[in-house]
Amino acid sequence: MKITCSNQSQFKDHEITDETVFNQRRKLLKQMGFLGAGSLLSSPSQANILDLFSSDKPQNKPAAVMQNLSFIKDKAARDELTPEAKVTSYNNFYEFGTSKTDPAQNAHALTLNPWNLSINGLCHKPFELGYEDLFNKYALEERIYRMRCVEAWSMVIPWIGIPLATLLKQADPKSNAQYVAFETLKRPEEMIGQQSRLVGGGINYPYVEGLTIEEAMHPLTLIAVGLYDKALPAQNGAPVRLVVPWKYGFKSIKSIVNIKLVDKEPPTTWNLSAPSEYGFYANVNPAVSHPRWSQAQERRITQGGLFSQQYIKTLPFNGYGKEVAHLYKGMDLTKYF
Ligand SMILES: Nc1nc2c(c(=O)[nH]1)N[C@H]1C(S)=C(S)[C@@H](COP(=O)(O)O)O[C@H]1N2
Ligand SMILES: [Mo]
Repeated sequence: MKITCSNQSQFKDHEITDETVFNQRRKLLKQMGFLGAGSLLSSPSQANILDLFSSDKPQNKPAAVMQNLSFIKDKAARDELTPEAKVTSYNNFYEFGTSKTDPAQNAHALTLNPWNLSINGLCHKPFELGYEDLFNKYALEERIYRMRCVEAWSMVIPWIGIPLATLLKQADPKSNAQYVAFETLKRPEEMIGQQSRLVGGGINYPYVEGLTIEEAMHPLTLIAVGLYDKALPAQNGAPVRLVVPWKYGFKSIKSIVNIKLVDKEPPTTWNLSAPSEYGFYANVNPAVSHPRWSQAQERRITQGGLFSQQYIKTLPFNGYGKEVAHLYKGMDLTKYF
């Protein structure tokens, strides 16, 4: 079957939550344990998109938590969900090794609870979140996003999370906060890639990333705590990671412990490691080749057998240009790559 490209926008106000979706999502989130019940939803796969539009009986729900739950649906026909088994077994997370199967094998060593995420820097109200806070304190939203790795493979992943803007607004940024710096946990005793440069791919730890304040405040930018209706598996960056769908995957930093408002462009791991190959912006751009390969197309990991994949055209800003291109107006994107 041929998958065709689409330039349609996937982020439209009128697609955000109606009552039915709201109730259905609450049910899913309760089942996945985000609302306190223990049981996990069994393989939601493709069906869960359609389920969201079927009616749902009113249920006895624990109060408060899901009040402003919203749902943004990625509509394009090419954008079938990548099977959960592939999303959770084909990963980049160098703290646990450099081969795609290493993270799923090694990341279980990571202690997720207790966790401490600090939001600080140039703001009036710095604060900290513990493990439970990540799941209970904010309205959780589902976002189905394309994810495009700079290595030219891609997936479609149903995330659960909190808009980063929600956390930043709570911190109340000062007017000189121009950028946001992110930092992954450094805990070599649990992260084998941090024990040796060979295992860890020769990068320096902790892994760090950054966004401009405008990018960080953009409604598409998500702090994810789950995928496929479950808490994040460790290999996907548990318990809390960034998702910036119009940028190459390496911007979507995993297992975050610190989010800091700063006034200068912060250092970023892959830029530090190979500045001629990886820039600060890293917007998905089919017109700008990586020095060692073209970015014009990508290998979409699809439904089907273990090796199912489909070559498709890569879209500017990963197909989210309508929503984000204005952020880069007047910028030479071959220079700011
Ligand atoms: N801390 C940390 N975050 C990371 C990485 C990493 O090695 N360490 N790899 C990045 C890269 S290159 C990609 S493509 C995505 C992969 O996310 P996934 O495994 O959940 O698909 O995570 C990003 N976040
Ligand atoms: Mo990546």
